[in-house]
Amino acid sequence: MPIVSIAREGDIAVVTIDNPPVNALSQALRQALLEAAETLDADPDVRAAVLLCAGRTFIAGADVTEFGKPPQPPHLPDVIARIEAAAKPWVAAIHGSALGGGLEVALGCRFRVAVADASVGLPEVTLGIVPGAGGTVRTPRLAGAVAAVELATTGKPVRAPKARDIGLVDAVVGGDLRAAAIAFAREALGKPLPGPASRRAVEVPDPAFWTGQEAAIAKRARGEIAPLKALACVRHAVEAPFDDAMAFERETFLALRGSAQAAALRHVFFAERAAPRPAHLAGVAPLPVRRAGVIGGGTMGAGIAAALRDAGLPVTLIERDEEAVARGLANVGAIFEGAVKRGRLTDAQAADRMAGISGTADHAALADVDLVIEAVFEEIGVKRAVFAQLATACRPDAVLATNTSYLDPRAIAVGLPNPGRFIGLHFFSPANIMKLLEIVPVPETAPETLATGFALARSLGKVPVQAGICEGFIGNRILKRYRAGAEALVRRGVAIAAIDAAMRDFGFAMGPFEAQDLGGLDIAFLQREGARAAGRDTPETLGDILVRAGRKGQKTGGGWYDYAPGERKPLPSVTVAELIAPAVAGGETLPRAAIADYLVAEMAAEGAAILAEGIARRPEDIDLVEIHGYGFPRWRGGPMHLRGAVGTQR
Ligand code: 3H9
Repeated sequence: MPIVSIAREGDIAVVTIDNPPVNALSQALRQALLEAAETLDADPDVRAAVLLCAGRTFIAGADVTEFGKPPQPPHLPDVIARIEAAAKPWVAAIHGSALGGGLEVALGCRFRVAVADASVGLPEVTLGIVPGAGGTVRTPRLAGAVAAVELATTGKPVRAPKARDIGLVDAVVGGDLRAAAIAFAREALGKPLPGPASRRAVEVPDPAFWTGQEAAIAKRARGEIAPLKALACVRHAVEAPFDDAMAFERETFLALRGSAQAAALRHVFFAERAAPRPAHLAGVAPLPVRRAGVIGGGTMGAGIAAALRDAGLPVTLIERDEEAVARGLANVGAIFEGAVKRGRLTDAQAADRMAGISGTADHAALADVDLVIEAVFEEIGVKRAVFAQLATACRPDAVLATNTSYLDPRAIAVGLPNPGRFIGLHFFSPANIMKLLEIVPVPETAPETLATGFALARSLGKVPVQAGICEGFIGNRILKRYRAGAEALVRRGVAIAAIDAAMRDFGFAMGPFEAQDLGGLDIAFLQREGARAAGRDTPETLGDILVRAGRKGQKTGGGWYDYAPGERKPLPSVTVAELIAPAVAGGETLPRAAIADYLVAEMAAEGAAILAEGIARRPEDIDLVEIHGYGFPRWRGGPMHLRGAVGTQR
């Protein structure tokens, strides 16, 4: 199949793009589209053209794989200008997604029709760039400045009906898209043609709109360059003539295309797409998961149950006794109620979620589940007892998973009659929100069990990363090193508040000490105490000193900081300074950037060790763990990406 083919339906030409997997605008496709526009203009029998895409989607945008190289002609703005200037009107027929350059091509067409579940958007800011082929210039001319700002600065797509309401799409069509678009074109030919998008008038918002948007974006997208630049492009687009605005947008796009943030975000883009289908599992069929069980209805278990319900799976929640069952179900109910309050679910959807979950203390209810996830107390004896029960209660082919975050899964699986179906599935709290899923096979785990873990992650919309067995797997092991690094700085005399501020400046929502105060210092303390009791070498940390003094974080009124009663604002603590004084040598001050450099280098060094030991399979996986589990700023690309980038620069 050629990349662009032309068929005829009477006097309407149907231009079909076929460039799998997502019809991205590669150089070859741009060239072929340009030629198609020339061919159709030269054909006296053609009165209009329908632009259609083969496969799962309309054009998903520029070909991101070309972004690391110099731009090759024909450039997209010129291709779109040619389509817009065509002697016969083009109708874009949209299914799947029309994103970035894909939407820009559609905006160059005289009309746009879309099926109801199609979406359109300008996701360029999520790649650290702005639209580069008229997206910020034509969108306000069709949909107004307010809608254009929303689309271009958030990167969030909108569905076809909304796109029609704001004027970006002319009609939402049902039935066969090709036939509907041809019919639309025929009807349009019978009426006066509207002018192309570039010639439409646009309303100019008053200056307060722009300053308000600037402030909101600076807050929402702290540290990111592209969203503010996208805003500037839309502003230029409504205040300046079309050609000037196009030049301004293109210049901004080209400058950002080569930026560190764009390189980082592209790295994450491809890492995320590779993660759900690892090469070593190619050809391994996952086991079907139609029903699931969850053992334990505490915070983790309830979150996991909610995540499974969000993916449409019926869930059986098991607790020790009826009282605990009721508590567990109430925990799940509270999650869905919260989602309703935040507008994420309707009341009816929340009720449907709850209707699909049954709670019981009777393990016999697990007889027909395909997968069980255990999320009980982190104590090896308790976990082993659970799996002994599961081994008899579940079908022999059911996958049995533990959500342990720091116990050795091999020790949990001891004695299981069929360890091939056993696996670690480490969710992050809140489990229905956090995207990361660490998948931890034991040596006996069968390939199809491992593949089932990845398939489950895909159906839950999670980012799966395979981790080998070590204390803390990938994420918590790096977290430990990060915290140790932060404590090492405190021991050198660097102020606690300076370290937190440095990491916030870097892009984390919170610094390492504030985060511990929020989550509580006692869990990690108890782990260290457990390790000490087991005879493992575990040096005393500054955190241990605080916990021993009763400072477990915000919940005890103080941790690394003091807190006024009922307040969450961290206040530097004289008590803490006194408690840790014997361990602090010197009074070093470091610039914030140097603090962040040091701590990120620590994370990367641990990541390198994790890779060398085979605990992680790819450096990209480590970056995904940090971004999706630990709040590492996405636009920095992750510690391993930064380490590579820094290495090259040096
Ligand atoms: C842009 O357009 C800039 C312009 O304004 C300016 C130009 C001058 N390029 O996500 P999937 C690959 S910026 C290259 O799993 P789905 C992807 O890596 C661009 N490759 O599919 C994967 O490869 P593999 C703005 C791309 O069905 C395969 O396609 N556009 C691109 O779940 C399948 O991807 C975007 O940001 C690309 N643009 O979802 C849209 N996109 O099979 C990005 C995908 O080897 N794309 N691939 O692993 C998406 O959001 C989703 O792919 C989409 C389909 C929703 C379309």
